[in-house]
Amino acid sequence: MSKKRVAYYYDGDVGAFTYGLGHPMKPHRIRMTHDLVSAYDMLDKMHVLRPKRATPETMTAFHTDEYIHFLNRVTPETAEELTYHGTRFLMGEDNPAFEGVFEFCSISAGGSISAAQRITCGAADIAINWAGGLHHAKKREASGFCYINDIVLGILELLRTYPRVLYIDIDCHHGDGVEEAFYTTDRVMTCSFHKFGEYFPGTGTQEDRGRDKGRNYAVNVPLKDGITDEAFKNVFEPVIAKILEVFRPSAVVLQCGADSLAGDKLGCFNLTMQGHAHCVQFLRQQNIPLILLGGGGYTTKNVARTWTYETACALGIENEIDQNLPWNEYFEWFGPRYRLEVPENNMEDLNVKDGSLDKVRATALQQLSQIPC
Ligand code: VJV
Ligand code: CA
Ligand code: ZN
Repeated sequence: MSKKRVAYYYDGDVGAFTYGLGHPMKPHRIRMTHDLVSAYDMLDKMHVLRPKRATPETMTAFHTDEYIHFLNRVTPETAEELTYHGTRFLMGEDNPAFEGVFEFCSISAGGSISAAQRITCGAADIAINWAGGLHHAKKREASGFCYINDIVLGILELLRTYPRVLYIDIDCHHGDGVEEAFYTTDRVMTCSFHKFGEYFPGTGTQEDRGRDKGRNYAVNVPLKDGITDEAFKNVFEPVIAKILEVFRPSAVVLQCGADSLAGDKLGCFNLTMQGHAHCVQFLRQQNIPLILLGGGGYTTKNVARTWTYETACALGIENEIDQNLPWNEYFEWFGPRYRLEVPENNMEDLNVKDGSLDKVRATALQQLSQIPC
């Protein structure tokens, strides 16, 4: 395992934003992650950078001027007026006009754009932005807790230098915003693993595989409740290995949404921290420039554990770190065991019961075999 140059983007202000009382999305988990990363003494093993905040102009590389203008001036007080007397840009309770929403978005997007630049200029092998990964945001609309699509902006930055970019999404939800943005191009392959069936956002069947030049360049892996580490690995590895073979990406962007972990408040999978992090380990060993982004994850202590462990994986020091958590500012949140672990639970894996996972994998591999060499 060779050493890699890791760039880690973090803005100390990000943890103070709040979507509002009772909202499941908690930016504070980014701060908890950072504190744990710091407590494990990982900060001096990588380049820790504060991202330049994304400007309205840079955001319009993907979003419309009207939408960015709206987001830049909306406040909790004016939200109703702006929402109902004009075009609908926000989506009800999922996407409230919280205090500082634009600043939060500029931190998240700024991190992913900076990460992409760090990779393209050759200064890093792996770049991390746990405040990114907000995959549902659309060109002219907020959706599913996401306002600005930092991922699309980051990939557009990579495309200025690289011919082909691979996007992989292991969040429990479908990566619809990123898929849609690159649906008709063969320069970006998108691959989302997600729960499908009576679940937000409702898209991501295997029939949806890209259009025109982009046909077969959108890969969807729809899953059922309760997938375990072993079953996930048995679909992730062959599908991603095949993509690497036929697509030969110049860079990989991995959305590490942590709502695919066992026990997540909104998720319905049964991955352990190790099973989730295996995706990071698998991609790191390919020796292709890699960007790691955050995303969903609603049981915050498990999000912090997993993204901390995945930061260690990026550094290649995961086998050296103590399973007992070091003292940190949020230590009491990690009781009663105070360990760096997310164990599986006893839910049934509906993917293996009826052989549906084998069919899904076979369909994805069949699709990929149609990509010209
Ligand atoms: O299922 C939905 C949409 C509704 C309408 C709005 N109500 C609140 C919920 C049902 C149909 N939205 C999902 C969005 C999930 C977004 C996931 C984002 C990511 O992880 O993929 C990437 C960051 C949803 N599921 C659960 C909730 N919304 C939810 C929203 C709340 C809430 C409780 C649950 C918003 C406010 C409050 N409670 C107070
Ligand atoms: Ca996904
Ligand atoms: Zn999600």
